[in-house]
Amino acid sequence: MAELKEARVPDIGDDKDVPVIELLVQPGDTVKKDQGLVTLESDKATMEVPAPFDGIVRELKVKIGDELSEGSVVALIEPVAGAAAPAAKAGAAPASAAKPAPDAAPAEKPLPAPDTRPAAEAAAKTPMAAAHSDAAVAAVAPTRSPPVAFDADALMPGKVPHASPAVRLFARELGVDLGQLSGTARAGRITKEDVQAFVKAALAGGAAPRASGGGGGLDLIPWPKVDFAKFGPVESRPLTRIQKLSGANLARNWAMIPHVTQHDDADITEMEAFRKKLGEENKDTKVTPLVFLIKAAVAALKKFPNFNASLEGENLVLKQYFHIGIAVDTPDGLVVPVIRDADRKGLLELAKELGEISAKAREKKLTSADMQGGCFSISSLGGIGGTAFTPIINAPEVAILGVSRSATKPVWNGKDFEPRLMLPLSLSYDHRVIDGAAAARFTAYLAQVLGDLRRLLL
Ligand code: CAO
Repeated sequence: MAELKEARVPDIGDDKDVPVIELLVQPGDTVKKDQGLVTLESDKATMEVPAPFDGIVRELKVKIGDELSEGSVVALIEPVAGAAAPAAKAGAAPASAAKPAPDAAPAEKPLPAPDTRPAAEAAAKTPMAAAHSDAAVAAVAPTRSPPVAFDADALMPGKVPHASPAVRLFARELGVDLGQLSGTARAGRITKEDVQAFVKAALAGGAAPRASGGGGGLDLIPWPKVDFAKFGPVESRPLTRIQKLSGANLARNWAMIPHVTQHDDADITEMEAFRKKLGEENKDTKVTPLVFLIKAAVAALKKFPNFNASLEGENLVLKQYFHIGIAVDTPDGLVVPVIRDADRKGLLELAKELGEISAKAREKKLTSADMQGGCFSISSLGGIGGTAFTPIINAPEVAILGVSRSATKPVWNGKDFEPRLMLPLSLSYDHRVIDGAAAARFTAYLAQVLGDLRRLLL
């Protein structure tokens, strides 16, 4: 085995004791010069410690959470034959050397002039993987080579976008090439909002994601391939047909629709009293809060027609009918049968139909016609629990209402706290069609109607 060389943290400005937040390689991995070995994240910037030359990682000297400073040893790497020569030799000039040794490889550059930029700015300009100074290397033998200047801009001009690992992950999930974005945060750092704005712009007008190459878009990287059995016993079960179909729809809708979810609470104390009364009077029909939500949703769709619409290219198709999709949980997966003309049906009729379609769904008897033509969907997890969630819009609809479990809460009435039964509502909407203010008005109106059912008569 060739002599192992150390990869060290290069000059990282004024930062000290910077935690390791990500291990990018494992022992045995072959790395290329400048490939990131670990990611460090200070409160000002993130940076990768790069491999100083081509080689095989033989040992990682750090773990997540370790705090590193300039010169800390990150890994031992065996240079591959014929690869770029590692910089330093055993016995190379000490860190304080001002001049390179005559036979020094590029690593032994003179020490940098001190960075006179303010610390925050200097550190914030430290893009990930940019620190490819050969000074990160030293022979395992006693001394290490002197550090050289870390000038991100000079070393990696335009190569490495400046963004935190979380933003990188977010961009990766959406298939966004960060190299195509300009960051709006300090020192050009790319934020999550920048990525969202980029995706939104790419999708504006229903533009299809490009297949590959050039321009912005959704070029997704391949799905990670992991041999799970390597880590413990596993069992592989095929997805059901419904899971495959709904999974494909959910993935497309999540990727293509810029979702925002608006949360609100409705005071359903009076509604609940009325519901119980109805239930006692109609023992053969199960009247759950969901039927009231269907009626309230229809009222809100009438008041806010943009929610009862679909985006078709550059047009919004406004519907004058009110067919409400209901997400039904079945042992084989999620299905969304549609209750037609919900505006023309009373609470009891809706309750009966809801019972019928849920039974049909669970008995696998729904036809594709039963699931077509929906205008707006409701996904109720109220029978199960939870306080809020983010439902995924059922395209080509533009909004979906999620409902969680009601709970009695103390509500201030101006003089006292009163126990009131509060129902959590979570409205996800397509931000290309609906603005946040409209969504807030929609949920506020829903809450008003559920709080005082007489409003359904208006
Ligand atoms: N708060 C408190 N209690 C609630 C409630 C709420 N928001 N919603 C329903 N309940 C109660 C009901 O009143 C009923 O109580 P009783 O048994 O005492 O009468 C109980 O919870 C069970 O209700 P239910 O779930 O059977 O009936 P439903 O009309 O509320 O819902 C259906 C019907 C088909 C929508 C539901 O069974 C279902 O499948 N929900 C899951 C939908 C889903 O998976 N959504 C996720 C999609 S995103 O992955």
